[in-house]
Amino acid sequence: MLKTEICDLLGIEYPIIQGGMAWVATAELAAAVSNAGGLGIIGAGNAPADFVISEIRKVKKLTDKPFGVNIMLLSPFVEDVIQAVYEERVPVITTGAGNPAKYIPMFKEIGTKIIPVVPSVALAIKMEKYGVDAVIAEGIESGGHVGELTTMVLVPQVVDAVKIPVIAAGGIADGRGFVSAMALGAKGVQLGTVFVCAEECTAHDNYKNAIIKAGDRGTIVTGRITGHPVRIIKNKLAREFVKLESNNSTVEEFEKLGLGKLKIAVVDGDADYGSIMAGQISGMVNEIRPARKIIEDIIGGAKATINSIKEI
Ligand code: TUI
Repeated sequence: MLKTEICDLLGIEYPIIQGGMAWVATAELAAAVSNAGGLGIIGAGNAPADFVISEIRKVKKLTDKPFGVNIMLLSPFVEDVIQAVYEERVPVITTGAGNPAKYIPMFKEIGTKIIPVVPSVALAIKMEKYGVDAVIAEGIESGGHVGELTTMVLVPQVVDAVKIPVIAAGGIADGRGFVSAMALGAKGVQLGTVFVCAEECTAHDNYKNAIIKAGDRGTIVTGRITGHPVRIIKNKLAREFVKLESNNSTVEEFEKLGLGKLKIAVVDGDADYGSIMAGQISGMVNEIRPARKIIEDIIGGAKATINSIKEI
């Protein structure tokens, strides 16, 4: 009943895709999501190609289901990571933080499904012309690097502008969010923050607990002056960023403060001075569950939501 063309396109049971979060989305999480009927994604982030290859091979051992790799286009290793993902014949790639146009033809040639994140209608139209299989319309509610538009306004405008399927991302964590996305015309959803709090996610417990503790106003967007604004949980680091912003600091000072901070949050568990990237939906993520339970709860909740609408 909740199948869409995204399920056929990707060979998955539910149209639920896990965000490809740098450092957080490791092989363990990706395999758990794929085994539970969604699409698990490895986050390449800023990692070198050999790390990405080893994660891909781990996923291949842990599941025989389709999975993907997210390529962060600002990575210093992007060319090598692209080559590695190509050679490993990864079934699906998603891209973030830029325009992947120049890499599309090589992946199309080998049948890899390509799904870029788009923060605007203009980029969605451009990507459709390049022949991508679907787009992810990601709103400013998301964690990490964000665009300007909310999911609520971006998704229907992208849906109206392209013929390829649109996946909604940003601010979705349960069955109500899933149904809302479908009502806006999306054919699937991508969820990040809620999957950080999956049992199988290897992120440090302090990172997970910061999300669980966060309320509705628990996140802030920092770094607008760098051209790459990032949503993080409010902590001591976030306050330092705000201070720099109000002092009219330079982009260099800003980037220096941000350097390496995601890793110390995810791997070392520094919840004060680490960059805890998470979405506004953190306020609704209140427990650690296995990936399979997260997906079951979304599907169960979606069915209940649809039935409650019918009753009206
Ligand atoms: O990429 C993400 N989320 C991310 S990437 C990341 S690592 C990072 N750390 C510090 C600074 C910047 C990145 C953490 N979280 N989500 C997908 C996403 N893509 N959001 C926004 C965009 C985007 C923005 C501009 C996609 C394309 C784009 O195109 C610009 C152009 O060239 O047309």
